[in-house]
Amino acid sequence: MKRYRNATQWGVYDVLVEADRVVEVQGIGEDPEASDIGQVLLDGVQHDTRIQRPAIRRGWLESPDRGRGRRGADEFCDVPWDEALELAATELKRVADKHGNTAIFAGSYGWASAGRFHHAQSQLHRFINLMGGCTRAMNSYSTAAAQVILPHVIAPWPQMELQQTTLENVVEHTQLFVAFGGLPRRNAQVAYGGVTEHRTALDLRRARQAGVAFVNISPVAADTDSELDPLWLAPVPGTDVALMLGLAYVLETRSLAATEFLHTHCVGYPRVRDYLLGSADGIPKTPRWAAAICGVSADDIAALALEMATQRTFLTAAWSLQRGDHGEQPYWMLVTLAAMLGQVGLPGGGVGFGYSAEAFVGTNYKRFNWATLPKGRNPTGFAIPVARIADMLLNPGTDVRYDGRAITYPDTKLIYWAGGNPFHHHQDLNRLVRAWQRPDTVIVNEPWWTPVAQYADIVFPATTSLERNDICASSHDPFAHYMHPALPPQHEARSDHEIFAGLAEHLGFAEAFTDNKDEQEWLRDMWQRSQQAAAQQGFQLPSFDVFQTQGIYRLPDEPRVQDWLADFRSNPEAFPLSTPSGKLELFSSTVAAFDYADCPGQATWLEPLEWRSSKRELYPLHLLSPQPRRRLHSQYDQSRFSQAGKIAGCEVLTMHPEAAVQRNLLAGDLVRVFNERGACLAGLALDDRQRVDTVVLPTGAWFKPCPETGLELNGNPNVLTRDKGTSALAQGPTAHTCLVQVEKYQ
Ligand SMILES: Nc1nc2c(c(=O)[nH]1)N[C@H]1C(S)=C(S)[C@@H](COP(=O)(O)OP(=O)(O)OC[C@H]3O[C@@H](n4cnc5c(=O)[nH]c(N)nc54)[C@H](O)[C@@H]3O)O[C@H]1N2
Ligand SMILES: Nc1nc2c(c(=O)[nH]1)N[C@H]1C(S)=C(S)[C@@H](COP(=O)(O)OP(=O)(O)OC[C@H]3O[C@@H](n4cnc5c(=O)[nH]c(N)nc54)[C@H](O)[C@@H]3O)O[C@H]1N2
Ligand SMILES: [Mo]
Repeated sequence: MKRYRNATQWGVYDVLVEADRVVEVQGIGEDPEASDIGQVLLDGVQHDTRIQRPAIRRGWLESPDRGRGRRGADEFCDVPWDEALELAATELKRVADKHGNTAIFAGSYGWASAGRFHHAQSQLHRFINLMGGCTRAMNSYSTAAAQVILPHVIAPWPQMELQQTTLENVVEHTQLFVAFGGLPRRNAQVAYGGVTEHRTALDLRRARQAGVAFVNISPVAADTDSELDPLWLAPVPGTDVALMLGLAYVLETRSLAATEFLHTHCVGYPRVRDYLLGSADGIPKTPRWAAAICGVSADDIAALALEMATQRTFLTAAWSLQRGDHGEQPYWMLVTLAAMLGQVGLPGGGVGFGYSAEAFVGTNYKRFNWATLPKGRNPTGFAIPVARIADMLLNPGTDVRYDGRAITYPDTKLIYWAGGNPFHHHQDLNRLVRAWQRPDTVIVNEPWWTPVAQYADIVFPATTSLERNDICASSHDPFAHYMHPALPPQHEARSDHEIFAGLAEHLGFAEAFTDNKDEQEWLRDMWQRSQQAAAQQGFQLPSFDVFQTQGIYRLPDEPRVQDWLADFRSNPEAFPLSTPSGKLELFSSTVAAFDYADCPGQATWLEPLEWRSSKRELYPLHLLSPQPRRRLHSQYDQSRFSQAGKIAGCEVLTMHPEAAVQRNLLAGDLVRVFNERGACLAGLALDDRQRVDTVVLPTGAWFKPCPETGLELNGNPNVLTRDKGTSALAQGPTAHTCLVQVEKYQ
């Protein structure tokens, strides 16, 4: 039996291999709470869903019209590597020459796998940049609305994510921790780029032991661990802004707002006050007004406001809050509320986002930028907002508004995807399926026959990180790991790097792509560039050979600045924010000047569009589609570990027992979840600690529509969600705003 170290985006593991089979997966000693998602590697990597050889859709290969309209329904033929590479290279060149490079969409959003060299998107982007570029995608599905609104209001997103208040600071100084969307422990199993120590749950427990009181503001009680002993307030999904306005109204009318701070450190409070008091629209945003919208009682709202104003209070929101219609508003309003409390920049006070969204948020580690694969620049410089992909495919030549400008959709002729699964991540998948038929060609690199591979024309089988040498190291983790291949490449799989090197060879720029380096030389080169960066910062990394032998390296401890924005607080003139005024912008003249009805110049309660539709009675339940506990997104859904969480092979929908009784449903039933956009199957579980009007179906089941009825058979919630931007400001995805009905499946 041999033992190999492997890093994933849910932890670092020792993978035990016997006779070229994975036989055991163990968390490592450095990890205080290793995630059991690691068990997906046991049978997932060598699963019979692996793509064995390059494959080409028969209609694309053989029909004069390329089998248009049959993408996703056609069969595939195996072809030898060289023939598949030649066909793909010729097609890439044809499209670039005839239609220009923006006709190639290679945004290729997705999480791929950990490892700095074999990062699928980096390899794709290096390749495509060398052949003249492509249309790219801006921002992420995770935090698209936050990434656009917050720079107008408080700070650029990367700064917030990596520099905001640490949980250490919370343990020491916070009295009241108010979490909109809760602190779901399940999500802190994961961190983009990798995670060594799972500390979030431990740190939150320490905070509780230190006396911090928690408030879980979520439709679902389970969003915060019961051991944190949280007060639970359960708003209707998508109504947090109304609730926050109710809280703000109490602060303003009981003279609890931090008048001095609002004057010295903020712009726009007078307009906020007018809005709260109803001077402008005739509607005072009283707790009673808020209660009628959000379902939390006026008394609870008033009581919480008083608690917040009289203690050291930290406000936070899950990333989920901004993945809804008008998702910019809850984040803007939370900053507004924090400004009114006047504790921004004080130890343990103020506002931050996503504590528990990923394992790194709130950690105290030194931040270090490890070297990556050089990707060059995209010569076209052109990108669309990431979640507007189906709009782009369906509406070439039309404009989309985005952050004060207009972007014209190109006419997409070719899609290249590596390391992401749009049939996992995008909303309204039935619409995406229609849009996806329009380009001439879709090329995908994938290890498995996932939905995105099934919806391609040319499929290249990619290796997994268990079949490659790599370095795992990320700017928010204190460790670097050398990843030794635990298995030989399975079947005929090649790494993404080899695939693009092969295409570059056919296109005549192999040397430019590989820089005449092999895998080992690239890893050594990246390590040496990291060594230089470290030396400039006054510390030394071991030599590459020592690192490779030892397999693990930990950065020197260097706790970060404790009180985020303390300097701004002490002297806003000398340490301004990067907003236009240098202050917290509770009113933004920049945003106001864009004149967007769906994103005015200050945080505003805007009712989600769908709520007024005549269909509201037909679809009375709010559907939340949060992250899955037993996997990362759709990755390894085929594994035994993920499948063990299903009912009759379907993803599990959770419902309140009263809602189940109304529908004659029992736990364990197979149910049909539906609305005007689509329908899927799910297994039913009951939970009396969630709202009666809310159901929960996690993401990640592989999209599998029944060819005859269109019913999605595995429980993928994105056949139900709506494909609409948050607003003209950010155009972010809005998965969490969704109405459905549930019935017993006959
Ligand atoms: N309804 C709803 N939808 C959502 C969300 C929600 O809350 N609700 N959340 C959204 C969010 S926040 C996100 S981030 C997205 C996530 O969406 P994605 O990141 O697209 O989802 P993944 O399943 O991680 O897709 C990664 C794909 O890369 C493949 N892969 C892994 N390693 C490699 C490799 O080395 N090479 C290649 N070529 N391929 C590889 C995997 O098999 C998998 O198919 O989903 C979004 N969608
Ligand atoms: N195990 C696991 N962990 C993951 C991932 C995974 O796939 N698996 N994915 C990772 C990724 S890519 C991301 S972006 C993060 C996402 O992190 P988040 O966006 O924070 O995660 P979600 O699970 O979508 O939502 C968190 C909770 O918010 C609540 N919620 C939803 N809508 C509302 C609302 O309108 N109001 C209130 N008050 N609460 C609401 C839901 O009950 C839900 O459980 O998670 C990461 N962590
Ligand atoms: Mo995400």
